[in-house]
Amino acid sequence: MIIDADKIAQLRRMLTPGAQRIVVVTHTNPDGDAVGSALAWSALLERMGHRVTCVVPNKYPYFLDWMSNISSMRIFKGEHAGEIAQTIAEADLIFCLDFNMIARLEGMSEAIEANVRAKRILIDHHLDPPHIYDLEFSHPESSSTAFLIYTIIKELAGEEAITREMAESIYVGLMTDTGNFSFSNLTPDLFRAVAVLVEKGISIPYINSAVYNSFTEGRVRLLGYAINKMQTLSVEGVGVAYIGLKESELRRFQFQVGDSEGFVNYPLTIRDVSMSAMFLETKHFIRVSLRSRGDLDVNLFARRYFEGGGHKNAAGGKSFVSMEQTIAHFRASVEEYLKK
Ligand SMILES: [Mn+2]
Repeated sequence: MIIDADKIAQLRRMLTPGAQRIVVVTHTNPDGDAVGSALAWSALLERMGHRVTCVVPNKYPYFLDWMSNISSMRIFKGEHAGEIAQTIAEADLIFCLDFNMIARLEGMSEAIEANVRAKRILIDHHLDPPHIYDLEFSHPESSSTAFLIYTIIKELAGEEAITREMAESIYVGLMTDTGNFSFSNLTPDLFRAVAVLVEKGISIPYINSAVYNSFTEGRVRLLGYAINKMQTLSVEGVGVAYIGLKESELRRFQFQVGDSEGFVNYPLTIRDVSMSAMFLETKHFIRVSLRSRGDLDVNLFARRYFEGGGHKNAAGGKSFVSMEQTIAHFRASVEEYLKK
């Protein structure tokens, strides 16, 4: 991945002098890449002498609770919203990591929009960013934002600036966003980065186990239930699978944030399925997750039919009608989309 040297120079100028008030934010329902990137980047900025506040719009999944410094992450949603909004209002620089639409921050968007004085810097790998940032590191070819963070740190401060804790955070991002190094954009540079992280002393078996083997019993039973509920259809010879889970069903399995993470990938393990969807009912809307294989573009699909977007093979969106209507809309949309 090539990062524009001019942009690195610009970033360096923005980060001099030290002791600036910096806010690092990432997206709603933060995943391993969001949290890992934000923690590593915040740690670097702190080492550079800045006053850093790392914020997530809502709670990160419990299987990331073990991460070093995760307790320093502020959670906007809840009792501290006012105080965090104040910190955002006073920031000199705001870094937006692993998302590009401010609207994706839901309740926190207003607090970010309200600070019109701060310079905003984007570090992200999702498609089609709006050009509203003062500095943009937008690299859809990067397998994760964490890999982008790694590359920027290397360019800005050298590998030696990476501590073991930062290496661990970066690795969590690389690992989770690539499906344990099995999705696309797995470049030689990515594996060179992994080699450096291992040199920093991270334990891959430990991280792997901490993230993937730490689920609750309810989560594993919910997965079994969800797979049993899965529906499949075939459109123009393309296999499509989907799962819809209502709030009442989630409650039966003591659902916690993060429990459904990864469910949408399972239907793609079926030989003939090239597109998978999951519909998760929340208080205000149905969260739509989409995955695909090969050339089937779910980013475009999410944009066109579900007010969302993301990557070619992994995207998300929202639906504001009932589960039944959402599924009917999905089935009709798939027919239209795949017949073109
Ligand atoms: Mn990501």
